[in-house]
Amino acid sequence: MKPRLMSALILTAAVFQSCEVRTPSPAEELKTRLETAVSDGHILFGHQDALMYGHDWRAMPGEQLDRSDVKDVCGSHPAVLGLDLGGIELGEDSNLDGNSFRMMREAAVLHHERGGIVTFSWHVRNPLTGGDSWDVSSSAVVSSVLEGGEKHEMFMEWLSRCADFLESLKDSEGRSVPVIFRPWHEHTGSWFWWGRDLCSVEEYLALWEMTYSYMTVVRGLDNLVWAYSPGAGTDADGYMERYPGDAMVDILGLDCYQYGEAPASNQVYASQLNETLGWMTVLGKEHGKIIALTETGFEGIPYAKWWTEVLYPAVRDWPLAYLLVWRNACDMPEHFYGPWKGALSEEDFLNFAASGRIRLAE
Ligand code: BMA
Repeated sequence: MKPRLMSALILTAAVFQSCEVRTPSPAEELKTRLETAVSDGHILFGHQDALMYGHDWRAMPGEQLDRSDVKDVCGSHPAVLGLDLGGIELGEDSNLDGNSFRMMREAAVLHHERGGIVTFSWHVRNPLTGGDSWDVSSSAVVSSVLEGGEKHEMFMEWLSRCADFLESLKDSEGRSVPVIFRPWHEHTGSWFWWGRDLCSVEEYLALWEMTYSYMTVVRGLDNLVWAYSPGAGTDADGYMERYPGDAMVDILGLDCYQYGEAPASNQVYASQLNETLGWMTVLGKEHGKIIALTETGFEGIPYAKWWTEVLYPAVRDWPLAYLLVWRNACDMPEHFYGPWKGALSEEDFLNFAASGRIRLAE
């Protein structure tokens, strides 16, 4: 080959190489969608277990998974579907709230294909005592699962079952479905075995790091957007005390509930939420992270205008990508956090959903 032709070919190849655009991973695509929601001024509305059951119904195997209490009330599904992995670690067929993992997989894929966003929490059982996530009888649990601990090997098996499930989320063309993964949540409180009084800062950080590196490095999962979600009631220093670092977190979340009588507790909740989201907005900017209200609600919503008079004013000034209310348990009539047909606050939810920033599924 003539030297001039050769150099022309090399040059062409180099130009092609430098123009080559790396395809974003499923997780990167999901992050971009969340960032776009924020820049469009939208707050995506989420509901835990929305497609699995509602206040007085439960989806049966083989159904279309096209019902949700939110859709019953206003014609669209929530934009964000929350699901929980509790029980996957033991290889069980159903999670701690009776949802089959097979149906949860279907719901996650369907919701993604319909244009929605999926988030998974994980109420992991206690690997040392055999109890549940709320078993705080021992403060040796976290250290027992870390390298060198007596439950380490068993726990790695638990992580592998969780990874198998997350890896199995594929759309109809075989592409990985991206999801928000929100492990080790509400750790600033002490009601889960990974909570503040149950392990040291170093142990919590090591638990997160072990989970992160197993999922992303060992298993190579590129469909997980990582959410850090302390509970309410801390200041910014308390919030960041056990922050795993920018490299292992994508979303700064918050779990914040209203407790007590209404209307007396309305203001307490609204001011706490508003104030916390204020400094989370600053942290989000400093760390280049998306912020979200990863869990919220008021059990039984005893105040008719809760959505528009309490929740909306507390969130509307902040750049939240989404907010998620907890589940409408079908077997506990008073344990609901979302709207349903016939609920006291049903009408008000319609106004909330129509108010400027809230978005349901398209
Ligand atoms: C709690 C309650 C429980 C449930 C758990 C995990 O807040 O709703 O009934 O088992 O979440 O979903």
